[in-house]
Amino acid sequence: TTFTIAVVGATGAVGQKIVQLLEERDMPIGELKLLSSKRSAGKKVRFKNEELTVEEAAPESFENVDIALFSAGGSISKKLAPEAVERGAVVVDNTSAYRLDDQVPLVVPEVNEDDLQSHNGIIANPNCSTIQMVAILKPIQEAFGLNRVIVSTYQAVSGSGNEACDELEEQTRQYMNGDEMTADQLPVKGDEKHFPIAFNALPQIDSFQENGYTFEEMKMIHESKKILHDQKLAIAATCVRLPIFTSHAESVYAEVENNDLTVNDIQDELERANGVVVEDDPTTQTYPTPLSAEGKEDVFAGRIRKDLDNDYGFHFWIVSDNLIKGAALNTIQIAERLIHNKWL
Ligand code: 11C
Repeated sequence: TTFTIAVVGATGAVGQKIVQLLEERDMPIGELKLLSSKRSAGKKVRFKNEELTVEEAAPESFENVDIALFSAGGSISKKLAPEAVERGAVVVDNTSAYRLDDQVPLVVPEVNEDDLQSHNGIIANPNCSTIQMVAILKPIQEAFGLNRVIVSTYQAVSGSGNEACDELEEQTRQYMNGDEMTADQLPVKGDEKHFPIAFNALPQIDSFQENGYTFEEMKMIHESKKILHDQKLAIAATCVRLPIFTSHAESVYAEVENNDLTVNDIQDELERANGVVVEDDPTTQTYPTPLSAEGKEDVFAGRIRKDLDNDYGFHFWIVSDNLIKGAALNTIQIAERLIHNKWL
């Protein structure tokens, strides 16, 4: 059997990556439909020696579609994902529209694949910074228990889309030429103030919430609890944007339930985990960086240390390509697991 796959948001940063990965992987695709907003409709995209024309997404676009991969922003998902489901498609949604909906599984296949079984037509793909963190927290939770997490992120500009990347490039040029940097994308396109990201660090990703945390920080908190099936997990996040094009890095502090563990115990557990690669050896300056992780599929972990004061605490530095495992790859893996398990 082959499947008709639709990609909604095919010309965006994540959509382009989805098309590229679909070409590289051996998913049994009968037909690929590329959909977008009106603005990008008509663009041509190459897929396996064919030139496909991107069409404007409409409810009727989903007739005969088996799996629809949505990555065109929350409002498009809210409007069109139910239309796709009504027409018989299973939707894997890469926006925050449905992530916290009780009827919608929120899945990282290496972490909670079984949650897929209970889907009602829509499955949510977590936020990129959540995905890489739960990939390392899950094996630790399972082996040693997990009580508390504190994370600070170092996030790439591509998480905010292609236009933000263009702006980083332009600002870098302006700065090097001694010109004033112009900014209208970051930290948040719709917010009143904009700041340059080049040669800077912005402690705001997405809009502020009433509790003083940003939406990105609250996403990491709520999504991690849901994926790890632990609403009582103590967890706080600080999300920061850096002038990096690709790969999010995170400094994670985690407290386990055992006070007699060594760094080796933690490393061994992570080495056994699917989708995680340990790159950790201070004697050879071995640790992952955004550049070393770019283009790769795994979550890389290094700098694993035991806390100096709390015997239950460990520190980690983790890095993953935010457009691959953080977005496009995880979305495709969800579709692959649905097909493999016959859970469509
Ligand atoms: C960023 N994490 O880096 C965001 C991008 O909820 O899927 C992904 C937003 C989301 O700006």
